[in-house]
Amino acid sequence: MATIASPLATAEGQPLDRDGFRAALMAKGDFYHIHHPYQVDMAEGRATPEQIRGWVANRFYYQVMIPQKDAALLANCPDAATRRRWIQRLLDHDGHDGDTGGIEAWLMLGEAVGLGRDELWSQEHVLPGVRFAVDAYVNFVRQADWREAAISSLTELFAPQAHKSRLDTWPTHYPWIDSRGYDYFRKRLGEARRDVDHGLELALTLCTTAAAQARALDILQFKLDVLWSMLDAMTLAYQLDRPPYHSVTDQRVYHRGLS
Ligand code: AHQ
Repeated sequence: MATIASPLATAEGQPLDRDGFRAALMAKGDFYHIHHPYQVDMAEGRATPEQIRGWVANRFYYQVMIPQKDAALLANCPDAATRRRWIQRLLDHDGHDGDTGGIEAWLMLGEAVGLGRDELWSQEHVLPGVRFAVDAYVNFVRQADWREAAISSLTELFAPQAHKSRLDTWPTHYPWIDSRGYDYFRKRLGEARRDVDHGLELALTLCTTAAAQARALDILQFKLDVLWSMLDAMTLAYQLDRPPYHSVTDQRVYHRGLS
C-alpha cells in the first residue's frame, strides 16, 4: 500500500533513536485539538450553552465508540500480554465492578449541561461530519494491524492537558454546569496517562526503522485529523450557524447511523 512520503522516510533511511522518535511524536502536539478555536473558545469562556451542549452531545458518539474500537484492536491482537493490558481501556469506559465507567460519567456530564440520557443515546445531535470522522477512526482500527491501531491512540499523549484545562477553566466560566459533570475529566486524567505509557512503549519498541517511524507519524496525524475534523463540523453547526442542510431546512434531517 502506498504510504504518504514523510520527512523521516527520506532521511537516508536512518531511523531516529528512541529519544528522537519520542520527540517527533510529541511534536505532533502542535496539531492537537486543544488548539482548535472551538476548544480555545470553550477554555476561555466564550462558549454559549448551546455550543457546550453541542460539544458534549457530539463527543458522546466518540466516547461510546471507543470501547468498540478497543474491542476491534483486541480481536486483531494475537499477544495475550498486550490484550491483558489493553482490555483495561474497554473496562474503563464500559465500567466494571466498583466503577460505573466513562460512558456513565459522560452521561452525567450530559445531564450537568442540560442534555438528557435518552437524548444522548438517541444520537439526534450527532453531526454527519462528527460521525464520519469517528467512524473513520473505528474502521481504521478494525482493519489495521493491531500495532498500527495502538499507535493511533497516541493522541492521548496530549489528552491530560485537555482534561486539566477543562477542570481548571469550566467551573469559573460556566457556573451553570453542575460540577458533578466533571467526574469524567477527573477520571481520564489518570487513565489517559496510564494508557499512554503503554501505547508509547509499544510505539518506541516497535518502530525501529525510518519507514516504520514515518508510518507511525502519519497514523498519528490521521488521528489528529479525526479530532480536528470533529470540531470543524461543530464550528459550522454551533458557531457559524451553518448546520447540515441549513439552506433548505431548520430541521435536523441527518442520518443517525446505519449499523
Ligand atoms: O476521553 C477520551 C478517551 O477515552 C480517549 C481514548 C483514546 C483513544 O483510544 O483514541 N483517545 C481518547 C480521547 C479522549 N478525550 C479526548 C478529549 O479531548 O477529551 C481526547 C481523546 C484523544 O486524545 O484521543
